[in-house]
Amino acid sequence: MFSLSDLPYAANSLEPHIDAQTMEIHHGKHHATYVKNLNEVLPDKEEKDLEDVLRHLDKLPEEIRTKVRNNGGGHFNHSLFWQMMTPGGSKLEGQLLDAINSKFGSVEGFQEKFSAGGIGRFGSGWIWLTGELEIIDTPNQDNPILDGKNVILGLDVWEHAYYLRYQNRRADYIAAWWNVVNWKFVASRLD
Ligand code: MN3
Repeated sequence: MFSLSDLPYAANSLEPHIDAQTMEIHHGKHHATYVKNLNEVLPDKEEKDLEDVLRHLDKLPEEIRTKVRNNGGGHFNHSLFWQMMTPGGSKLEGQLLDAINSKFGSVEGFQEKFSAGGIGRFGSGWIWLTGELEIIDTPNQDNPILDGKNVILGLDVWEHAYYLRYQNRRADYIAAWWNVVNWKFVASRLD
């Protein structure tokens, strides 16, 4: 069975950047629904199987493939997303800082490109930074791991992630989100 882990911090602790009500609904309703749907369609799998299942969707019977892609992707992405944030953010430093500076010229240069990718993602989806420092946007609950890549950072740009506080202002949500990025966790995914 797949299960919904608790948030690694209090739902109100990302305020004012991400509000408590959004966090509660996003985690307790949206993420929980992906888990529930995933258990209905893949009752015999466990948490540790999820990444492998998503990397090899073609091995699944065709009639459940889309449901696993959407709900398994939703569970996988959100489980990562909660850990990619932390109250007050954490410092970008060391090897990842050097790599970002070398690839994008500066942290600001990287943030501009990543933010623009998130703003430009039409409809619901995500913006990602891969282990190769590529910026990739995906629709729905897709993740670059479906194409054999590894992700180190991701941002949910579905309206449910920001609408209560930011309404239609996705750019403002993204700008605020940088304040809570858990760079320590992101850097740990480089290894
Ligand atoms: Mn979401």
